[in-house]
Amino acid sequence: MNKTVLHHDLKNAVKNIDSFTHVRGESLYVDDVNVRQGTYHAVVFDAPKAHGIIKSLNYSKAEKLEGIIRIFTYKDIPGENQIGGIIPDETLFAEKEVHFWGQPIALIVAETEFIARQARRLIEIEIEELPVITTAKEAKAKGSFINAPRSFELGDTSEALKKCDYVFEGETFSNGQEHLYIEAQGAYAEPLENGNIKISSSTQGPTQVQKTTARVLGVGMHKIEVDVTRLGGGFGGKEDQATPWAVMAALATFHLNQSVKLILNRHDDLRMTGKRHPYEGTYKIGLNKNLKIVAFEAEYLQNSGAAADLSPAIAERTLFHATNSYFVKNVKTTVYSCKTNLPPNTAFRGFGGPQGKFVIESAIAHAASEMGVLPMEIQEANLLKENDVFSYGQIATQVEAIKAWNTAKSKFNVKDLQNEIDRFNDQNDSIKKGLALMPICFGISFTNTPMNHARALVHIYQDGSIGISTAAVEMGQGVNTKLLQIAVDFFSVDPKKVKIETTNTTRVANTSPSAASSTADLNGKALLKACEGLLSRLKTVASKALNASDEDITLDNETVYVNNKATQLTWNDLISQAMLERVSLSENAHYATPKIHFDKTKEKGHPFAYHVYGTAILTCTVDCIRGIYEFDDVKMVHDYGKSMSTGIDLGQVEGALVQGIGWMTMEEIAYNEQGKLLSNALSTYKVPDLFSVPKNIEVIPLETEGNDMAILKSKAVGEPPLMYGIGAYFAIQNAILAFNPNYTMTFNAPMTPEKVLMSLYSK
Ligand code: LUZ
Ligand code: MOS
Repeated sequence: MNKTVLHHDLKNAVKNIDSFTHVRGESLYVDDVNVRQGTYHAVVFDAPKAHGIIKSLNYSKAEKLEGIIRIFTYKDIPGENQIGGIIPDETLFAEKEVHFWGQPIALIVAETEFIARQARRLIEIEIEELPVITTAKEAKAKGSFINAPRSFELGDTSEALKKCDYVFEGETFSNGQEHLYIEAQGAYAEPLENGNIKISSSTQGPTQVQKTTARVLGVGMHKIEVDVTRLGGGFGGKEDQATPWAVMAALATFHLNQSVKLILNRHDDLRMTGKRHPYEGTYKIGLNKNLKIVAFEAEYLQNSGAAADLSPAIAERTLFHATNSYFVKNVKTTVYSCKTNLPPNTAFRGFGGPQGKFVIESAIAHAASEMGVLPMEIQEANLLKENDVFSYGQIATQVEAIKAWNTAKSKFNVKDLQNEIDRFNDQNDSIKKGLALMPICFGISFTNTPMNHARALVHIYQDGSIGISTAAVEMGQGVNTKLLQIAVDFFSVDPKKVKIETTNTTRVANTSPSAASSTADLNGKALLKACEGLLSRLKTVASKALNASDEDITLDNETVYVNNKATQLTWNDLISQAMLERVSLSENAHYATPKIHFDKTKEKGHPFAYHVYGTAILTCTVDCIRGIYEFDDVKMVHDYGKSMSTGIDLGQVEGALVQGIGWMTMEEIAYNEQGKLLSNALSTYKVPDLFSVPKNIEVIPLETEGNDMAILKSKAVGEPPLMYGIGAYFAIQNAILAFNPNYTMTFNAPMTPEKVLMSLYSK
């Protein structure tokens, strides 16, 4: 039986406003958009090789199929054949050369999707193959990079390493991860008047879709409207990589003046889209006898795939999180974005942070085993304290690392747990248990400072109901519920009066994607500002009507109060009065995170609004005959700040934890040497299900003051808890060590049952 022990106050928690339509199957996704009569359907034709020159391409048989409308290639692009965001290095459609298996070459538009799929099989292509690079190491050896490497430095590691009592070096590998959003990538484009196009897209970044479509079509952004109702999951996979499908649908609409729908099926999605970046790492860690980490050096080879996509930003976040929740005086970290012939890898919950943390946790586990201490002793001795400096120059304030760690240790009785496990292991020969602690520290803000802004547009309608538009994209994380809560609490009106509108580039422009765990903070703060603007005008109306002064007016339960005394004036009366007085009932507000900055020439600054902390304790049981394992307990103390929505935040912690454990233990992306995806279906790519999630999950909210930079002091919760899952790797390692004392720890994730079995019997 799986269970979650509740430490959260869910009595007063606002229920996710989408739950009603979700369970009834009434929630709308792109595929549910009302299609116009005569809408065409499209399928992408993609490269059947990972690298080569296109020698010949013959569409004639496909074009003759009945019901085929037209096949589009790069030759049909009126603007630029370019979709690269950070670096212009990625075409929408391949031209002369293909760079990864699954790279789009053409768009087949037909009367039905079935016909388009049939036509795809009739396309003849000849490719002269070129050498294929699938690993970051190979790419580095051949000098194949996306951009120049980046390094962060603090203190002097080479001097410090000379004086350390212990120095250990090693290698790590963490594999990629498939996003597996339940709703695959897709878009629907429809022609409006005068060459204007409206796109419904399953994207985390509506502005990115709008901007790229305008670029490819060679038109102004004002001609493209992008609308998003909600996503069936994103996890970073739709921050950048929702764009090409929307652009393709719009390109076809541009030429045909007809609506076009393009929704990838699961196989096409798995093959054509990038994933979490695999990372190869090397580390050197220097410690003193007192267990202090004096120096840490690491080099990260990021397998970026065939184009930049978001890789440079992801590489940067790896450096930001290289020392996790520890203070290390001397740090030197370098990351290389290595260009390979895989689909461009992309954002995935944690955004390079998890990959960075896996390396230092590996280094600590390695050091502990050599020094004959427990990893938790080294972890504990190095936790970040108030006013410690990060390698990127930010001074740590409102640090909760030690408090989270100590709370976890005491509330969950780590000593007893460890003793119980030791006893169990003494008494059992073929089953062993393992325990690991995993502290986290995650920086909140887009590391690219200029992206940290948002806007909100609020209309109060004359009947007193309210419509809210922001840049926030609802992708299951519950941001719309949080936004609704903000407005409802602020105006003290019935939640039924408030509607969260779709995310639309015409209503809210020039937005950053819903990403970086920052969506509720940025859009919530903008919404609060808009509400404040409206309230100040409404107070003036009320004070005039009630012969009072503005400062004495408050709203409660749809009634106007003067000096805390209820009046006859209701919310609806107040709005009617404002209308009569021709007072604007609409407000547009802008929020930009204050105080943050970063200087890339020095690699120093203050990039994060704040950090999120926490500690997890994970225990697992390994079946030492079969190599299979189960997670018994995961107990966490998590820093929510002052959670504004305990139910939604708990859901984020549980989901992120399980996603992290999946990445570390069972989700194994596999490409062959020719660059073909082997884990290309749900039968060959295994994600956690009800049977593999921890039997028992407990989360204790850390009691803290919260942070003023967080919305209502409720800290960002989307990504940080994923990194608790890293502890899963080390819990399994410890169980293996209890069975096989000859086992030399390796740091090669995911720790699949096959690898566990080999390790149990390695010499
Ligand atoms: N996306 C992004 C992100 O563009 N910049 C970031 O810093 C980031 N961090 C986490 C997740 N997505
Ligand atoms: Mo992201 S990894 O789209 O927050």
